This record gives sequence, structure tokens and C-alpha cells, in this order.
Amino acid sequence: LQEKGLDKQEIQNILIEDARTGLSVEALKRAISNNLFYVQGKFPEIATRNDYYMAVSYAVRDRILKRWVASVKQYLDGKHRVVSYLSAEYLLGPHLANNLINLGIYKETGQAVKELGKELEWLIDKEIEPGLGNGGLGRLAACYMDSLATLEVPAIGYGIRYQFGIFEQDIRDGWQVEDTDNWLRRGNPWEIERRELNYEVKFGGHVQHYTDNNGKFCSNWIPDLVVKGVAYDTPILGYDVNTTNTLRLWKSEAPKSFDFQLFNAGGYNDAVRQKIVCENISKVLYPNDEQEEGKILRLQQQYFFVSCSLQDMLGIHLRQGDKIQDFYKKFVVQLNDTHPAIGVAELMRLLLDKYQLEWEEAWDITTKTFAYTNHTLLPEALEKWDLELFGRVLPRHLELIYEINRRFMDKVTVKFYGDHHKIASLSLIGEGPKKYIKMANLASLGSFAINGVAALHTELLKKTVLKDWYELSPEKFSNKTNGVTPRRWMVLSNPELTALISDKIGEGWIKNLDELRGLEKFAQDQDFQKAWMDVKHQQKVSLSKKILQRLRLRVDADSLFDVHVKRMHEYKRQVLNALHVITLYNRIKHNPDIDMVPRTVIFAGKAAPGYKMAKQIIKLITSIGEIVNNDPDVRDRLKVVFYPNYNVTNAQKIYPAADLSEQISTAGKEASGTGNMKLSLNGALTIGTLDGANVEIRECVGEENFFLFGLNADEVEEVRVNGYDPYSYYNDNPDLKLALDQINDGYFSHLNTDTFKTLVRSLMFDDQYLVLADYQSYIDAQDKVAETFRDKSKWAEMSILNVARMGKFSSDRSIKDYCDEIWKVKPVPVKLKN
Ligand code: B1H
Repeated sequence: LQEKGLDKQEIQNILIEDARTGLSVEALKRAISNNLFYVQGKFPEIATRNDYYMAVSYAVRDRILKRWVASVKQYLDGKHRVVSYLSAEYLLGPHLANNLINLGIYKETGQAVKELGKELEWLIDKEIEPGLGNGGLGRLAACYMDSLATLEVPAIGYGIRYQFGIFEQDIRDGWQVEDTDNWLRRGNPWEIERRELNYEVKFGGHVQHYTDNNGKFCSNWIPDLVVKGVAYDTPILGYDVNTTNTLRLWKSEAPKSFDFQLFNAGGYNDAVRQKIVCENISKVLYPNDEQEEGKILRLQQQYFFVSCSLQDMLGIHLRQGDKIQDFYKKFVVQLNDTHPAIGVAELMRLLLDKYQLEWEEAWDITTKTFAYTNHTLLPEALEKWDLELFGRVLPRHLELIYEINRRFMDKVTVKFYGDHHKIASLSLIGEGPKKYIKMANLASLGSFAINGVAALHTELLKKTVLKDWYELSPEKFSNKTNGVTPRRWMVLSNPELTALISDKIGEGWIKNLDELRGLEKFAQDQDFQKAWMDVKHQQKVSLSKKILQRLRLRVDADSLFDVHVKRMHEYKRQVLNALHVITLYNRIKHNPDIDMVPRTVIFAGKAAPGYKMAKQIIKLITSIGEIVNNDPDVRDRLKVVFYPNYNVTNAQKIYPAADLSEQISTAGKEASGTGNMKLSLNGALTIGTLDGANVEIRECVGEENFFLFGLNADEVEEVRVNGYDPYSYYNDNPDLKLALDQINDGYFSHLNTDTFKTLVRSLMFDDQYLVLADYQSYIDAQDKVAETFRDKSKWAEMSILNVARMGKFSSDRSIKDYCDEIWKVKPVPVKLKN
């Protein structure tokens, strides 16, 4: 720099700047040391692993902040249209490695940390992941945030900063036990608290009506509780771009800390209690996946984050000097299922009561703003709010919903005169012993677009749950098949396969997943097949080590890794898989010398704490494992693993090691699935039903590379209509009968016949999810899997072809489709000024 003729001060400035933003090993090293010293107040001799983790993270964050500031400035200066994603869940997973990859400094940081005498992997493994979601829906939101940034689309994700995320699962005596997820206990270097950015949110009380001086009819909501929402921002950096979007999560607090003047001695206790009530709203994530919970606190959570978010958007819009009428041009608001659907009524309230617009104008703006994604057809997941409860929490919104509905019903009654059934079905309010509000109807009416998350799901939506809405407004409907981000789900979690692929076809596929197609021509190449299977083997060895560490169970890395990982749910049919395991076990017991393909069957997944049946299924799996894994007759031919605490961190270790992906839900029940995509992308072959996105995966990879079994959605319906009798399947199939009898008789439960009583009864006499009907077809498909696995070269070829044809399932493709067909937004490349 001296040679370039810069003076001392200028050089000094560059060095300081470099320590904040430089991407070289030297700059990173200096940055990490600086952070350790100046942010943590530590020096190497006394610094803990977490101190180093924090120091590295802050160093990385500095580099992201530079891009973040540039992005926000550019969005505001250019008045660009912005996507606002409203989601009650974001299942982000660990940040550090992902940010290093997206910044392109993984290697450099590894080297810098090494030169400081530590290992980067050692720090990455230590990270506590933010588990602010239940399963697929929350993880989808995280993949979409990654793709939005990578595609350089201006976007804000809004949600809740739960103090406790999804519970930690432990297995004791074979049963699930829950522990709280205190993810913030060591601090969170990835968020920036924005104390100055806060909004008040009202709850309860009553509404006054009056006519103002101009004769205008006005409403005044007098709440009995006011909560403050404080913004916590997490930068979301795209891959290989400067674009850095914002994930803005709201934390609830009491509006003012104790205002002692206002309280007498008795009031003090009330004040403390109020503070706790306020803070409770963002305290904990509801751990139910696809089971609605009609609790007041849940409604408060939904309204809390939606109100903060809409106030924030309106503020951003108006601060730019634009007309309130143009709000929908600035923001398009995507509803991630109905959890934020109250936004429709809230935007109406803000436009009417705060900004004094007329009804028609407010409704016009509102219905041009929102778009709604439906994620499930399961009736138990459809959100309904008891009207009386709703009115107690949100009295003004109840009035508004009545008025929205009154106007809508007027139109519908004319249009469908006499069709009472249809009119009642379209109403926002359900009648019955108790009235209730139908959130899917509020979302559908208030949105200009409605989409399902896989082709089959969207078709079924139009035929069932949203049939009347489809007939009313077919133009609103479209399909947007889910996708997953290849950055986290390949580059980060499977660096070995990433290297092998990039070696053959370059790195373009990371941003343009269709380029994987280039692998097709190597599918039969012997050397490539070998290298491919070597990588898989290496991953299986790694996972085996984890299993040994965690469960003290030895598994054979040469065996077929048969992987069934997802939330525990009856419709996902982990029980069907368990019946197959028992059947394999019985074959061995029947013929101890049987020549069979060795298998390691790996399950993982959390059960909602209140979901008895799902918990019993976990116990069934662990109980089968106890018998099978300890039976000397079995030797190395069969092992059953229940890997505890399935989360993003663990998923990243499991997917790369999978040979076989279990996607065996009852046809018509899984809206899409995304684990199916991640597993296939990592080279697993799928055994699956024609459900959710499986249908499209099979179309893409080719039917010859997919192990299909079971009834399709139409046949499932037909069986039901004709009167399904599970008992007859039990009676007619000796293998199935034996397996169920064993469970029933306590073969796997120390002869305790109570343990699985409800489970067996439910299967034999009810079987909502047609497990018994699909049993034989599943066993046959599994036998075909095993036969195919014997031919290593064939298997490798199929695996390569699977990966080569997964391009469609990148979340980049999903997001492009949303941008073009629903949001009408364009990329805004962000330039860095140096
Ligand atoms: C999905 C949910 C869900 N669908 C309610 N619905 C929840 C519903 O806390 N709640 O009340 C939580 C989650 N989750 C999943 O969404 C589908 O089952 C998957 O098939 C789909 O892939 C995923 C993403 O679209």
C-alpha cells in the first residue's frame, strides 16, 4: 500500500476496514482475534469454545452487515417492490456454516481458525440451532428466504422470536420425553435487536362507536391489554450475491417498564402480572404439527406478529412518501398457511380506523395485497376459532369479519340463490352448537391468489377443502410445488458429493439446479459409479459413528440404510415401516440362515407432546429395536435405530447417508413433503406412494428409478366409500397377522399387552390411514428394493440418475414461479461500493 503511494493514515483506514470486511485468511484471522478481544473481552488462553464460536460469528456477521446495509439502501432508494412473507414458523437450522458458504469464505475461515489453533468444524458442531418451527412448513419458509436472497429479490420475512423453540426430544425407556429448547442460552450472534423499532398491539376490551364532526362513522377500540413488539433482525444472505434480506422476528414485552407513579401498593402486583402476560406471548412455539390448537395464547401469538408486521410495512411505505392507496404496489404479502390470516382483518382495521379510508377502498387494497398458500388437507389442521373466544381477544376484528362476511354473503346469495349448502360453506362463520370463524375462508376471500404446494395437492384442494372457492374464483388458483435449497441441503450437508459433482459438471448447478442433468451421461460410467458409491459409503460410516456415540449401537455401514425421518404422524405411516421390519425379523427367525440384504432401518422424528398415538408409535419402534438389535439370530442382517431429537442439525447428517428414502404416507394426505426432495437430491432412492410431491419426483426421475407401491388417492377414496374392513386384511395375510399378533401379545414389550393395545386396536378395527390395505404392496416393493440393492452398479446408476433429474425441486425454481406468477416482483441486484 505504501508502494501505491498511500499515506500512513490512509493505510490505517484500509486496515481497519479490512478487519471488518476483508475476506482473506489474514483479514479473517485479525477479525476473529479482534472480536475475541474487543467484543468478548477474552484472550486465547482463557477463551472457551463458545467464545471462539462467537468471535468467528461476529467476524462473519460484520461481512454480512456490509451487504445488508447496501441491500436495504438500494431497496429504499429505488422504491422497489418487496415480498413480505408472513410465517408463524421459521426452521432455519444453524447459521454459521450456511453463511460461510453463501459468502464464499468457508475455506478461508477454516484456514484462519486453524492458524489461531482451533478447528472450524469444532465450532460449527457446537452451534445451537434456532428451532422456531415444527417441520416442513417452517423449513420451507427457511428455504424460501434463502432462495429469495439468492435470486436477488427484495424480501422481508416476518415471524415470532420464540424464546423457546421446538422442544428437545430425548428417549427414555423407549418413550419420548420433552425438554425445553432454551436456544438463546449462550446468546445469538446472528440477530440484531432493534429496540427503537417497536409497535403496540392491543388485545381484548371493547369497541366504542361514534360519529365524528364530519358525520363519519368511527370506531374506537379500547383494549384491556397493550403489548409491545420489539423487532429482532437476522440478515439472510444469498449465495454468491450481495443481496442480504431481513428476517424480522417480534418479541413481546410490556409497553413501559414499571411506571411506579401510576400504581399504588396493590397496583404493583398487577403491573408485574401484566408484564408476565405480555412476555408470555412470544414465549414458546406450539409444538403441534398439523393439529390446530384453539388456545387463546395461540390466537394472541398470531395477531401479535401479524399486527407488528403490517404496522411495520405501512410505516416503511409511508416513510417513502407514497400514498396509502398504493400500499399493495409496494408490498405483496404471502400468508404461510392460515396462521397469519388474521392479517386480512388487521389490514382492514388499520386502513379504516387508523388511516380513515372508506370500506370499498380499504377492501380493494387488502385483496390486492394478500396471497395465501395452503399446506394441508387434513381436517384436524384447519384453523377454526371459537367465535366467542375470538371476540374476547379481538373485538374489533370480530366486527370487521362480520361486516366482510355480510357483504360477501349478499353477493354469494344472489349468485348461488337457493344453494344453502354452498352458501353456508363459503361463509366465514361456521354455525353449530358454537359459532366459529373459518380462517381458510378468511384467507381465501382476502387474497388475490391461492396455491397448493404440489400438483396433486392443488388438484385435491380444488376438489375438496376449497372446492367452493375454486368454483367461485378459479382464476385465483395455481400450484406452486415446494422446493428445497441446494445450498444447505447439498453444499453444506454433503460437501463430498458436492465436490464429486462439481468436479464433473462445474459449480453452476448450485444456483441452477437443472444443470445436474449433466450427470446423466456419467450414470453408467464405472469409475464414476464407484466414486459415487464411495462418497455414500463414507457418509454412512460417519453416520454410523454418530449412532454408536449417541445410542451405543453398532450398525454396518455396508448395509442398506433405510431412512424414515419426519414428524411422527399416523398418516405418515411409520407403523407400516415398523410392520415391514417385523416381517423381515420373522423371516430370519423362521429361517436363521436366510440370505438377505442387510438393512439398517433408521427412524427419527418428534411427536407432538399431546399426541398419544404418535408417542406410542415411537415406543413401538424402540421396542422392536430392542428385540431385533439384541437377538443373536439376527446377526448383522437387521438393525433398527431411532435417532433422537430430529432437527435440522441432525437431518444434515442423516440425509447424505441414506440409501433408501421412505415416503409412504397414505395417498392424498401429504400435501407435498420436502424431506422426499432432500433425500433424493442426496442420492437416496425413494420407496413411496403416489402422494404429494412424490408424484412429481417420480415423473422426473423416471418410474424405473422409483419404488412405487400402494393405493393412489382415488383408490383410497374408493376403498373408504365401499366400506373399508382392515380386519379382513389381517385375517387373510399370515405375515401381517403374525406381526400384529406379536405386537398385541407383548412380544416386543416384555409380554406387557397394555403397551400397544390402543395402537393395535386402532389398526385392526379402524385404520384411518389404510396401513393394512397397503401392507402387502409395501412388502413386495421392499423386496424389490433389496433385490436391486444387490446389484451395486445398477443401484449406483439409479442413484446418479435420481440426482441428475432433481433440478425441478430447487426452492429457486419454486420462488421464481411465485415471483413471476403471483408476486410480480423482479430481482434487484445489489452493488457494493468500495
Ligand atoms: C404442513 C402444516 C402445519 N402442512 C399447522 N400443515 C401447524 C399445520 O402449528 N400448527 O398449527 C403446523 C404445521 N405443516 C406441511 O407443510 C405439510 O404436511 C407437508 O406435506 C409440506 O411439505 C409442508 C410444506 O408445504
